[in-house]
Amino acid sequence: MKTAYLALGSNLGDRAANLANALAALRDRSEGRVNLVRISSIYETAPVGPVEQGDFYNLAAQIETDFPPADLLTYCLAVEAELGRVRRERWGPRAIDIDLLLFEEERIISETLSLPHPRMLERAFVLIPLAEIAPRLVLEGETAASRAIGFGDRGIRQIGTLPGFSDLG
Ligand code: GSY
Repeated sequence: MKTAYLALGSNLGDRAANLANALAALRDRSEGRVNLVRISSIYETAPVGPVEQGDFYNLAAQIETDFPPADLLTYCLAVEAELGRVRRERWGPRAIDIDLLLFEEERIISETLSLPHPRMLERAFVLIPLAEIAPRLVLEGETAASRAIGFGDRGIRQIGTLPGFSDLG
């Protein structure tokens, strides 16, 4: 099994339930090919991007998987679609968004997949949850913890753990 990191976000409907349903679906529909290893707290975050919309709930997840990277992305998109999100408006509101951030040390640039995720280092709503579960992870020469500190806490509020997913040990 290989280690990968995902970022999940929701700003429509019951945001915590959407995150919990997505994590459960990622694990339960994979027939053992995706295990949840560590899940961050939920963070309420101000929307980033050109569209005026509601605040997000965001979290980060460490998983182990035997899917290759491209198949893992396809699987994540299938789970998104099953949970009701149609990828219509690039920056618009969504019930659930699942982004593949990192897959082992893979560096990939293709039409469909870029690893590491090209915008992850700029995004407090990604880095702060990621630093909670993997503070010593080195991202382009600097730990996730150090990068997260650099953001401060503007626009980001830690609101608690997702029931059922905080203690996977
Ligand atoms: O890229 C993921 C979707 N998204 C988000 C998000 O998850 N959180 C915040 N705070 N802003 C966002 N803008 C977009 S698009």
